[in-house]
Amino acid sequence: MICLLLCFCVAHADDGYRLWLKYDLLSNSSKRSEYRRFARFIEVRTEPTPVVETALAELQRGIQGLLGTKVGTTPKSRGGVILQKDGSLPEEGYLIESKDGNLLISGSDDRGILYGCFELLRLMQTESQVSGIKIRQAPKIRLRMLNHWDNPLGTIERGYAGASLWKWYELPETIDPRYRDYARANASIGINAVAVNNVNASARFLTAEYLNKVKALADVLRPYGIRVFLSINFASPKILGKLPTSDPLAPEVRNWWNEKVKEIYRYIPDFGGFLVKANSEGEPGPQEHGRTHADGANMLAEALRPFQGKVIWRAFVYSPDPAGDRFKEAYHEFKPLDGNFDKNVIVQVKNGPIDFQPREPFHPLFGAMPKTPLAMEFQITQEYLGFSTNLVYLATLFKECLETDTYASGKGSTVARIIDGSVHQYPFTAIAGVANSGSDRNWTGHLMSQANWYAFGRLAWDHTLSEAQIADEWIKMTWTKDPAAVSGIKNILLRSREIYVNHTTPLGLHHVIGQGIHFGPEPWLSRSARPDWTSVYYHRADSSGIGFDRTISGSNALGLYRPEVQQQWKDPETCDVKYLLWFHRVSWNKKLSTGRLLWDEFCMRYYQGIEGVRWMQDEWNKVRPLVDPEMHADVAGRLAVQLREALNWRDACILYFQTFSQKPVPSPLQPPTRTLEELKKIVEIYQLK
Ligand code: GCW
Repeated sequence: MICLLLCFCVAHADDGYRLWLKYDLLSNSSKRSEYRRFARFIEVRTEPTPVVETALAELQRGIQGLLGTKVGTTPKSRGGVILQKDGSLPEEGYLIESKDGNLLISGSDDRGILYGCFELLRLMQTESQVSGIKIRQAPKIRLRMLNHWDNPLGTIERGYAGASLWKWYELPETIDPRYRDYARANASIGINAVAVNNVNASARFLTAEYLNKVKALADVLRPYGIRVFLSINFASPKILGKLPTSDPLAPEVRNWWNEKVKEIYRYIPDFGGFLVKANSEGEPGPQEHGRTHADGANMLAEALRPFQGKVIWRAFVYSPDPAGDRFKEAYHEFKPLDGNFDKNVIVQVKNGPIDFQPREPFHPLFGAMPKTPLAMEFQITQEYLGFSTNLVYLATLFKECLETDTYASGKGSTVARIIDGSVHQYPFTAIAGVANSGSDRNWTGHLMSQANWYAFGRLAWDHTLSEAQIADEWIKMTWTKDPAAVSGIKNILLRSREIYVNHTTPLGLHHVIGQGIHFGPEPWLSRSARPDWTSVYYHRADSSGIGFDRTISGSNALGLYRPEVQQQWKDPETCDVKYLLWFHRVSWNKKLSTGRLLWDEFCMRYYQGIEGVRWMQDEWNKVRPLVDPEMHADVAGRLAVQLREALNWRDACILYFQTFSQKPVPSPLQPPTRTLEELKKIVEIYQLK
């Protein structure tokens, strides 16, 4: 008996490895019988290419797990799933429909079939209606990509879930089975491209030794419809080719790249192309040769063109001008180049103008480059969002940005419609997420951060999905189908980002975070290698007030937006308080639209943030009986850590800014019991090597 009980417990203890692809037996027997009606066989009515084989194997695996029955491939007259092609569907699209007692999954191509199979599995996993359905889907964005900031020695820049997934030393001989599970997870949410290495790129990836390793990865990812890209070091001709220069206009440099690209395609015939960080944060680029970003990108584009490869050129640049405003720099460097880029170049822009803050206004380049396809770069890994100890559901952040109107071509020109190409008719479209996966058994460190990987993929496929719907799917596949628990967890997810903003950087405060590691509060940071790496550069607090004046009386970064957008943010009286300190310098005594004085509102938000974390803990406790105990305990532990960290944020920021405001913490709030000096010590410890 004890033994039986033990077996039961062990079988049910979950460690999160299976992500949202658990395929556990459905407990709802009426759903099981509904699905069994079409799960008697799977017939493949098209060429069994590797991608189609993947689709078939996944469907068999899923059906066997969910329904408890093995499904063969011998066709019968009815009661099966039929996989077929339908060239009339848009690229990568699919149609699922019941017909003559069967379920047809038609794909425009192999990948369409694969995505259709995953959609069917999602419907079953979420116990949705399948009989009588007709679902037609196609992705809104062509290239849906993860960017790994993984280094050759196994570390990950801004990675918080262990080491890199890629074991470069063991490749190409040893293929870790995790690569395949990683590929499955991506394919299940429609991700079709992966840049495997850090944008702060080692030239090593372009050596024959490494190309062999990258080829081995590409071979694993290909049957899942995923293409490999490489981040390149712009100075590779000098570093690897021993040329005297890497000047993009020098014939020997162009030749070096042409030959290198040919070599890459010998290893990886469907290689996607290059991702490039140039002249940014010390990385080499065309500018040190007196050339422009367009010169650099076009040289690479020329080399890749014969193979239909793409150049993804990042716009994350900012020069260290103490008198300038970092907010404006990428715009000033890139806007004048609109129209100068080759056809196979895409410019990849971060969602906001500074750097993946918990809240940023959208980047002013969106809507400003009608002749250059712009890709979105979101960060899935939580660099400024509490690493893997803070629960922050990022779909809310992604959606907020995607749904903001740029007014580039009249009302309704949302950021989403810029990047899906519909506003400017871009010939090619792309979206990238900086990956949060690592070698941790559960992939993402915080189990709730799995939702961010999932949500990124789902939004990349269809940006009109709501954050609530995505959360709903993910919870049902990952945690539980119990309606009360689903709604409890969903509430936590949906409120989590605002809670994090409140306990770290409310009211539009930004970049007041620990130097370098980007963790914990450090609003007092006033000296660094560059002024725009300090905190005081951004908050500008003194006894008269706080905030960065980016209106016409200040840096006028606001002037980079269309008049309709400026209109929303230019007046401190009407500017949404969530962006207030992004654009305005506000006196501590200013009465806000909320009815409170700025200082009081500022304090209030931090305390609300703490209450928010406590609320998440309470809600999480309520679902304990309804979810896996091991996974529950893991999240509960991290919520407790988050509370400790949130208290540090609150106390550090309130005590520090109070030295300027000279005002008491408004009642009934209880002022911090620690001193500013104590808080500074805590942050100093974060900085110790
Ligand atoms: O957010 C900053 C990070 C750097 C990163 C850089 C970038 C890869 O702190 O670690 O470098 O952005 O996006 O290039």
